[in-house]
Amino acid sequence: MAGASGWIFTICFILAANYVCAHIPYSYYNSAEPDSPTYVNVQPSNKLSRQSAASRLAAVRAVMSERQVDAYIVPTADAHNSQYISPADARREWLSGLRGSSGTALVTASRALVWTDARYWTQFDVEVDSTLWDLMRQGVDDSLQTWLVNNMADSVVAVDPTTYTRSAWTTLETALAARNITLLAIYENLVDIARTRLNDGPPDRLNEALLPLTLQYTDTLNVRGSDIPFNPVFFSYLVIRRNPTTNTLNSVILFWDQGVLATNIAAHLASENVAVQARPYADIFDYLRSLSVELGAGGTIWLSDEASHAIVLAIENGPARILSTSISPVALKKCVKNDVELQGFRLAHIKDGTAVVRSLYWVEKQVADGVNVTEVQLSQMMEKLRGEEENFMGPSFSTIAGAGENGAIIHYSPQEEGPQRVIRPDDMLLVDSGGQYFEGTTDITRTRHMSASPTPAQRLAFTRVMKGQIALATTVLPRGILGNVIEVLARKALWDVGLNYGHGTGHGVGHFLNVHEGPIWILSGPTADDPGIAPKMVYSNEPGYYEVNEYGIRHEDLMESIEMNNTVNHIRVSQFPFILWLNHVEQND
Ligand SMILES: *[C@@H]1O[C@H](CO)[C@@H](O)[C@H](O)[C@H]1NC(C)=O
Ligand SMILES: *[C@@H]1O[C@H](CO)[C@@H](O)[C@H](O)[C@H]1NC(C)=O
Ligand SMILES: *[C@@H]1O[C@H](CO)[C@@H](O)[C@H](O)[C@H]1NC(C)=O
Ligand SMILES: [Mn+2]
Repeated sequence: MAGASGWIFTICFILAANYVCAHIPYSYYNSAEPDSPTYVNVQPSNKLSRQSAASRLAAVRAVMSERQVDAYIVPTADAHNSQYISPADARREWLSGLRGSSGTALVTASRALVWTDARYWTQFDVEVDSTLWDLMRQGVDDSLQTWLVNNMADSVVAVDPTTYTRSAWTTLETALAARNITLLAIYENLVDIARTRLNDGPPDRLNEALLPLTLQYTDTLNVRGSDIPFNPVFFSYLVIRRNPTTNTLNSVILFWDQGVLATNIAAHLASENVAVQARPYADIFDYLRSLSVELGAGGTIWLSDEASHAIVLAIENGPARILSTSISPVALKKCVKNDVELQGFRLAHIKDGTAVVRSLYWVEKQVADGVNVTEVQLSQMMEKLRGEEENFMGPSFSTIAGAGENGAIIHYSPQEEGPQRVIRPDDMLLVDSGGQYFEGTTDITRTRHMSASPTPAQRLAFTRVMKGQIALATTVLPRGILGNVIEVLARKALWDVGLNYGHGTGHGVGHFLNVHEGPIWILSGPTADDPGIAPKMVYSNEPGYYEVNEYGIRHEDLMESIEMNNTVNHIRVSQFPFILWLNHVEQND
C-alpha cells in the first residue's frame, strides 16, 4: 500500500461476504456441498399460465427493444454474490417460471432459453412453458457463453452489472468481443422495469431491523440482519477509509436502507468505539464515483474481484487506482475465528446436539410405535426442539430429511406442499440440518436406520463413510495445506471397496453467519482462493454414500483446526504443527 494516499475496500455484504458461488467453478458444482440451497422461495410448484408466461416475456422484449438490446441475461444472483437470494432478486424465476436455486435465463428477440443444472431438468418440464422457453442443460448443451458467441455475432448483449461479479464479467466480455458482441452494463434492471409495467413489481427489498451482537458473543464489532432466508445478513455495503497521514482508520461508512441507524445499533457501535457513518444503500455508486475524484490519481481503492461489476464500473473511469484482489481481506480475516467465537461454536454445538438427539429419539420412537411421521414433520420437530434452546435464531438452511430413496437425492429437501413421504421402519433416514445461535452456526448430518436391520451393504457403506470422516478429522497436517489436497482422506476407506460419492467434503462455516462461508473449502478440485489451513478455522466434514433409489448415508460434523505441538494431548501427537479436529470426537477420550 506504500505510496497510496488513501484506500478503501468494499465487500459484498458487511460481515457476511458471500463468496460462495464464485469459488465453485460450475464444473465442480456437483462436487460442492450437498446442503446447498434447493428452493429459495416456497410457493406451489405449478406452471405459469401460458398467457402470463407470454406477457412477461413480451414485456421484457419491449424494454429490450427500447434500449436497443439484442439479448438480455438474467442470472440467479443479487448485488452481493449471495448463495441464497431474496424474493426481491428472484428475477429469473419470475420471468421463466422455473423455480430452484440455480439457473440463468437469456432472452433475445426470437428466443428464450434457460440454463440450469441436472437437479432442475425434470422441474423445467413441470414449471416452464416449453412453447416459449428452451431448456439448456448445463454440462451437456452449449454454455451461455458459447451460445452467445455462436448465435449473437455483431450485436449487443446486456446485463444488470449488479448481478455479475467482476471476474465473471471480464471472462464473458473477453469471449464475446472476439465476435464483435458488446457486453453492455445497464444499471436499471430490465426485468424489474417489465414487472412494474405489468403491475407485478418486484417485492420490496427487505431491510429488517439490525441485531447488535455484543462482545459476549463475538469479541469484535458485529451486527446481524435477517434480509435473506437462513442467513443472518442484511443488504449493505461497507467502505473503510484509512487516514493516509496517520495511517489510522479514518472513517467507516455503512450503506444501508435509508441510511438511518436505529438508536440501539448506534449505541452498540458507539459502545465499541466504532464511529460508523450511515448512508442510504442506493448511494453507494455515486459515493464511489465521487470518492475516486476526491482521492485523485494518488489514491487507491481496494476491491475484491468478486465485488459486482457495478461496483468496479463506478470507479474504473475515475482517477483513483484500483487494487483488485481475488478475495477481500475481510473474508480472509473472517475465516479465522477468534477465541470467543470458537468458545461459542462449542456451546452452540452442545445445545444443537441436544435438539438433534431429542429429534432422533422422537422419530425413532414414533416409527417404532407405528405412528406415521413424514419427513416434513421431522423437519418441523427439529425446528421446534432447536427453538427450545437458548438464543436459537432459526435454521441455518432448509432441513434435508431424506427417508429411504429420498436420502440418495443429494440436494433433496422435503416440501410442505404435495405428497408427503412417511418414514418407514425399514428406512435408512438421512437428516442434514443446522441452526443459527448467537454463539455460532451449526450444520450436522446424522444417518439412522429406523429398525435394527440394516443390510450388509448399508453397514459396510455406513462404516466406510465414518472411517473417512474420522480420518479427515484426525489427521495432523502442515500449515497452509489446501483443502483439495486433504479431501482424499475422507474418500480412501470408500475407494478401498469401490465406493465413492458425488459431492464435496467440506466448507467453511460463518460464525452466526452463512453456513457456507468461503474462501476455505474441502473439495476434490482446487479452488482459486483457498488460503490454506491455519489454526482456528471451522470446516464441515461430510463424506457420504448414495445408493440411488434405495438410501443415502452421510455423516457430518463441524471441526476446528487446532494448533498442534508436543504438549497437546492428542491421539496423534506429532511434531507437525496443525491438526484438524472433529468436534464430536472428544479430545483424547
Ligand atoms: C459490430 O457490431 C455492431 C452492432 O453491435 C455493428 O454495427 C458493427 O458494424 C459491427 N462491426 C463489424 C466490424 O462488423
Ligand atoms: C400411514 O401411511 C401409510 C402410507 O405410507 C398409509 O397407507 C396409512 O394409512 C397411514 N396410517 C395412518 C394411521 O395414517
Ligand atoms: C501448543 O498448542 C497449544 C494448543 O494450541 C497452545 O495452547 C500452546 O501454547 C502450544 N505450546 C507451544 C509451546 O507452542
Ligand atoms: Mn454442510
